[in-house]
Amino acid sequence: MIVAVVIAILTVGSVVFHFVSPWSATEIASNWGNIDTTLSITFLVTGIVYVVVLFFTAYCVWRFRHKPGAKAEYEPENKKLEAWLIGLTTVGVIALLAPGLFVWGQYVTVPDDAAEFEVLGKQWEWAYRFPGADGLLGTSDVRHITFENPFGVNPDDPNGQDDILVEFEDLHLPLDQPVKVLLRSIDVLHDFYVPEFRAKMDMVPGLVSFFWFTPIRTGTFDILCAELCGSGHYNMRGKVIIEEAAAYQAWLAEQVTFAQSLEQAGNGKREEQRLAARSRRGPEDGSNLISRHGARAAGRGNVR
Ligand SMILES: [Cu+2]
Repeated sequence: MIVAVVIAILTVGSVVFHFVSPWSATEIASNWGNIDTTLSITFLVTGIVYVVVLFFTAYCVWRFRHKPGAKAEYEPENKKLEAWLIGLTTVGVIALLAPGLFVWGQYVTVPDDAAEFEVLGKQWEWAYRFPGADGLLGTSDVRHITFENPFGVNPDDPNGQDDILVEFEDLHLPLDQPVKVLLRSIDVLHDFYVPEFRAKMDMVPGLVSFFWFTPIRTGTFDILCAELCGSGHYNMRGKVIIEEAAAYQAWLAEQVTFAQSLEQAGNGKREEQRLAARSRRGPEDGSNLISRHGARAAGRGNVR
């Protein structure tokens, strides 16, 4: 009896805790309210199953407890019960999966007016590339990666010369402008994740993954890597600043193009920027040494 009561109290207590706990999702900053709805549906379906299964367990513990002389009945099959269980489970699984499939379809169906930019993941930093005045990103390949060309932009592609490279800075994006996020990794699996955007996607070496979103409020949000990607994974963080279009354009105008970055690499200015950026990140950055070593290895053409 006492066991049944404890199970029932734990069940009710955990449901109450879910509603009164101080932890909730961060305030959303993108158009993906549908992803929150999907999560709520998942919570609802799994919550109902959780309560029903545990109350049924408590009931069975109480109802079929040991009584002197009582004998258990053996009932290997019950067609009616099995039909009900299969039917309800099917409905539950459809309710769990179908909303996610619809939202996934929206998440990767990019609207025509979306502006493109690229996120480059590498152990253990984020870098970004925007199309230049021509509106086109140049082609890229890991085979082009050198110390001077860490993005691997194809130096022979005229579309890439005016590409805007953002290597030691926070990411800026304009408010209310749909953006298509192209994701590349030059070493291992990473995952671009901004909790307030309700958006994340794996970055897989050798292919370009993508999703889209529209920022709906200004602010500064953390970029996290959501894929365990090596010893510096914990420190693979960045910031994205959502601002009005004019402020965004002013910021973009200050960034270097691919052609300019090659010049700066030649005169040592980029190395200065790199060291300054690293020292800004502070002494707790345990990945510095390894990352710098990685950059040198890339300079020797050892990164594939
Ligand atoms: Cu990572």
